[in-house]
Amino acid sequence: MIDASGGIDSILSDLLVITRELEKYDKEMLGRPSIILLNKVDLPEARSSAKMALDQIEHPRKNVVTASAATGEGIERLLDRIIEVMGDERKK
Ligand SMILES: Nc1nc2c(ncn2[C@@H]2O[C@H](COP(=O)(O)OP(=O)(O)OP(=O)(O)O)[C@@H](O)[C@H]2O)c(=O)[nH]1
Ligand SMILES: [Mg+2]
Repeated sequence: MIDASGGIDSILSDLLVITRELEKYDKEMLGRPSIILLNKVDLPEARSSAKMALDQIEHPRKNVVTASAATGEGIERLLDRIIEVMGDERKK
């Protein structure tokens, strides 16, 4: 989960930090399916930064979700994504 309210540069650098931490902890984790959640999109600046990020993040598009923990917007979609990703993993 990334706070989208700090602007596009902050979103991309936070994502890089998370990726590097995972890589250091266990490289195998980077190969697993993941969902990137861009949070706080109830704030207009966060919403527009999150939209920009969608085009710039190298990740399967359907597993990048914009949402707001404050209003609940996007949480249904997030749950749908989690259920699908976990379901795919269990089939393997
Ligand atoms: N507007 C808005 N505020 C949120 C949302 N989610 C969390 N916050 C608020 O953001 C503030 C900081 O929380 P977060 O940034 O989520 O948590 P954090 O990064 O661990 O804490 P900080 O170091 O304070 O940023 C709190 O006041 C939360 O209530 C959201 O979706 N929208
Ligand atoms: Mg914060």
